[in-house]
Amino acid sequence: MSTTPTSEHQQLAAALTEGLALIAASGSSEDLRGVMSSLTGKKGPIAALKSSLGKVADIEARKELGQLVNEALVTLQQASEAHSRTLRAGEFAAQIASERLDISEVAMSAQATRRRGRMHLVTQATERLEDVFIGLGFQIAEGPEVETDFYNFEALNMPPSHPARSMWDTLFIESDVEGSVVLRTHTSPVQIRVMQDWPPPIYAVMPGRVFRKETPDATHMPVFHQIEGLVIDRGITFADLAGTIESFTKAFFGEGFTSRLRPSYFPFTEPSAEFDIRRPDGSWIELGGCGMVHPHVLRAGGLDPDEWSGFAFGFGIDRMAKERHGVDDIRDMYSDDIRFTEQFS
Ligand code: FA5
Repeated sequence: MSTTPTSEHQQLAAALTEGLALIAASGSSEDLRGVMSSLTGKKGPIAALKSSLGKVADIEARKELGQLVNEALVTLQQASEAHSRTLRAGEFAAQIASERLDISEVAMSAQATRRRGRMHLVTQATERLEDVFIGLGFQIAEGPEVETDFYNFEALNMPPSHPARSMWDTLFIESDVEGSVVLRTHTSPVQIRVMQDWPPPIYAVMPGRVFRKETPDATHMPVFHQIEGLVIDRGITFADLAGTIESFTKAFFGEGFTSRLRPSYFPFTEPSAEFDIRRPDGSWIELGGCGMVHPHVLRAGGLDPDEWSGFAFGFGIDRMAKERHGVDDIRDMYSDDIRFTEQFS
């Protein structure tokens, strides 16, 4: 039987009202957990009421109050669960919104920051060299990287055992005839192929990769690039060679650069020269070899030296690229480090 409300009843009603208000006011799941643990925890108002049950003398009244306390707990629990569902739904929606990816934005920023590939410095230099020589009236030719001894040496006036062969540390390819197939040590063999294939007059440049058994250092690579030049016509003189090299120097490096030829030796040219360029600061760098095509070489190419004369040159492309871009060490150009390549576009 219910009795008149005691102070415990009032306390319980107040605790329930306040608890429900606190639950409703919780703004987040975390707040709600805090509210519930203080409402239903050991030091909370419900626990205090439970522990005061023992003081209720009337058994029926005690039972009834105990039941009311349990019901209050259930009510708080249910209110908490209901509010928790609402809170979690809101929190989930907020999380989704914060993690939402605007694909159109990503696509736009990807476009803005997309890293563009760049051509290797040597490729850039090769293309520029080709442009400059095409501008001077030359045609482009190419030859194989794996060559026979004939084209790499013999036709270039270096018969077997010629001492000049040791000017190039050669990499040999295994073949039936020992020493007869090599990785070309220079682009000069393409001179012979062009003379054999093209009727004169010939104004040609032949860029390509060459190979030598060399230890890399700041100015040497075992695999590098050369551009060969060959001019065959009637009445060609050394003055034409010097003039062509000077025009090329200015067109490729700029007006501030000049060239000079120093006497040198190559078996396939006579006379031969080393070609240097002078930087605007007055210092000199060696870029390649050149000279008048040797009569034996003209004959190997199927031309009559009494009718035709010409000049040839061979420059190191890697060294030119290094020079043009102020690269200190030729090996940096082959380091595969994108931060290096990105500096040059
Ligand atoms: C020759 O290879 C001759 N065939 C050039 C030539 C052609 C002379 C036509 C006369 C007529 P040489 O070995 O000096 O010559 O090489 C020519 C250029 O290639 C050098 O001046 C240099 O610029 C470059 N070079 C040579 N060795 C290396 C190397 N290991 N790494 C990078 N560049 C090199």
